[in-house]
Amino acid sequence: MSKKNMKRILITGATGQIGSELTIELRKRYGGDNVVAAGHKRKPGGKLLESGSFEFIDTSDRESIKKIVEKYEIDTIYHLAAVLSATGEENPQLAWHVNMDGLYNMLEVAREQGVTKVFWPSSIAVFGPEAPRVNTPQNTVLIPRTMYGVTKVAGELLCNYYFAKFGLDVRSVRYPGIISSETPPGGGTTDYAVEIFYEAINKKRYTCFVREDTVLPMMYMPDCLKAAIDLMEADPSKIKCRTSYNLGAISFSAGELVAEIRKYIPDFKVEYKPDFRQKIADSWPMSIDDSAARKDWGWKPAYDLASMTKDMIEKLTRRLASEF
Ligand code: AKB
Repeated sequence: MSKKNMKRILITGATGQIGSELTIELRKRYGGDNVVAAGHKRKPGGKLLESGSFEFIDTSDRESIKKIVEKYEIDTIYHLAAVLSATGEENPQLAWHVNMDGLYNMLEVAREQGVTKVFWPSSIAVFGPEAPRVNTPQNTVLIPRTMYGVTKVAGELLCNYYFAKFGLDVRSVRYPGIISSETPPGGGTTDYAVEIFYEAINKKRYTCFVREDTVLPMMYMPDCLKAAIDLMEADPSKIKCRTSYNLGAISFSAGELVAEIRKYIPDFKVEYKPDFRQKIADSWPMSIDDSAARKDWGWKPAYDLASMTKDMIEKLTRRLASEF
């Protein structure tokens, strides 16, 4: 590959749920030396540290981003560092600071340094109770009730602005809840759908913080990684939406997930004790119309509830057993 066509990738939030697996996947494709993982506080261990470079970046400090972009001649950024919905409701000021200042700084550095492409994840949290909750359309009213959602709507508009004004090739998807077996999520409303697997395997017992009939859109990690990579690899002429694409995969209630897990762990016991996160869940879509992503760049998820649950139970059982 000529140097001109070589990808030099920076991933912020690389120690988080999506970042930790996306880093490894991108290193497999583009080589460990070409994918720089960046985190804020926590130094990673294991594969993430061994397979390529790691740097600390404070996304609220533009100079610290610029230094790393210059040092590694970065041309592609996956900016994943963010505060999620539940933590954001506990500390809205922090959510605004990390999510908005971080994105603005990232876009500014990308513009100034001639970075060619930026990926930034938005979320189903952009929608509020005024939007249709079933098969939520790509273009509909966006009046979120959470600070996280507010930052995602504002972030989408900022990305769209940087594309229109400066020609920066920013691409984005509205992720649903992400389910994965490697790094647990932190501070989200959809986190119950990951915690439940850990507790089912470890304790056969779980207290769920949303009601049994709460339906939310979710996605298994392999599909989440595929979406980011497919979107970033798509020909620019195919990207018609520069705010953010709706992305659907699986929709199920907490009760339906429990029933699926019980196929593998029949004596799994669940209690439902909804807390403040119920209100957030009730303001979000139950399912998503992602026909624009399917049509424009060929999005198609591979996992349904049954295949995701089977794979999660197998992988997590193996991983948790190896930790003892
Ligand atoms: C959260 O629950 O806050 C996130 C999201 C849906 O964006 N997982």
